[in-house]
Amino acid sequence: MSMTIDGSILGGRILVVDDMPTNLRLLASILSDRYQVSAASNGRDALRLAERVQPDLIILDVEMPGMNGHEVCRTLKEKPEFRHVPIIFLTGRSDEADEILGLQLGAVDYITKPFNQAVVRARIHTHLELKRYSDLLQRHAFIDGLTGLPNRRRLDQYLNELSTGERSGADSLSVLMIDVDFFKAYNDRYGHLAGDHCLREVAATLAAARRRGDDLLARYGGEEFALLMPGADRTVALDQAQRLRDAMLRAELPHRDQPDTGQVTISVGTSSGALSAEPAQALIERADRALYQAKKEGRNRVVQ
Ligand code: GH3
Ligand code: MG
Ligand code: MG
Ligand code: MG
Ligand code: MG
Repeated sequence: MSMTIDGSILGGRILVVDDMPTNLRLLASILSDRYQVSAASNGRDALRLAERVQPDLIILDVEMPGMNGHEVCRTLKEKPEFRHVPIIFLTGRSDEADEILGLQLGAVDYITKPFNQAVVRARIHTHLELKRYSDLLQRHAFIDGLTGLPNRRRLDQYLNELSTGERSGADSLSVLMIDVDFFKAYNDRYGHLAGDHCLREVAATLAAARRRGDDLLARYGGEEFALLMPGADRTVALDQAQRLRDAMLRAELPHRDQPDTGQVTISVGTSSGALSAEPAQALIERADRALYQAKKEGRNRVVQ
């Protein structure tokens, strides 16, 4: 077994799709020593199985009764979660026009039958390594290095997915903007390294205090965080904001220059609305204004 750049053993989940049972058996026999292989014998099953097993790579026949391989490919490429999963066409059609069409649909490779087993294995290996490498880069590009939370770039991408409808879900969205109080004074008193450590603690405390684990908590910048709550109304948003504030109080992180509590506190501004009625960015701005108000009213509080 070979090692990948991030040190893991190379393996992976492969979905093979072919209407001929003999082809499925052959592919399984040459791949299953190294990979977890799932098999589908038609397009519909392929789409269902893809949702379930979340493959790292898909090998796709073209000619199949019902939904053909091109349609399966097109459908998969329309879904954000499969857009970056490499698809290799493995087909009896050897026309150049077919190959071009397959590649235009977003396949990374095109192999014709009858195929050479070693060639198929080698190409799969290469595409899985490339996939792993681009996944790694992708993860680093969207994660804040200090706190490990999604970063501002990820937040913007997520907002974009919500407003283009690419991420399906409810029309409503609540936004919480969260800012650590008197943080400049924290750095001045305890030093910048302690400040960094404090931001990590704040991030972990906020993440653990989410009502719904898949709401997007991001580091918005500096000592500011944002929580995006798709489908949450004003009542839920207010309750969540109060929970965050309370969680910070319970964490009891000392801050001698926080004049009221002597510990680290946050201010939170919330906004709620419908994406069909206003752009997501407008909700961010409203939450920001509410945050400003919370600061003005004395900090360590929530303003809706
Ligand atoms: P307020 O209560 O009004 O929010 O006051 P504040 O002092 O928290 O706000 P201000 O915007 O004046 O200062 C924010 C500070 O956060 C200044 C900056 O040095 C610090 N900061 C931003 N990012 C980091 C970081 O990554 N690490 C550390 N240690 N400090 C940071
Ligand atoms: Mg076929
Ligand atoms: Mg700030
Ligand atoms: Mg400030
Ligand atoms: Mg602050």
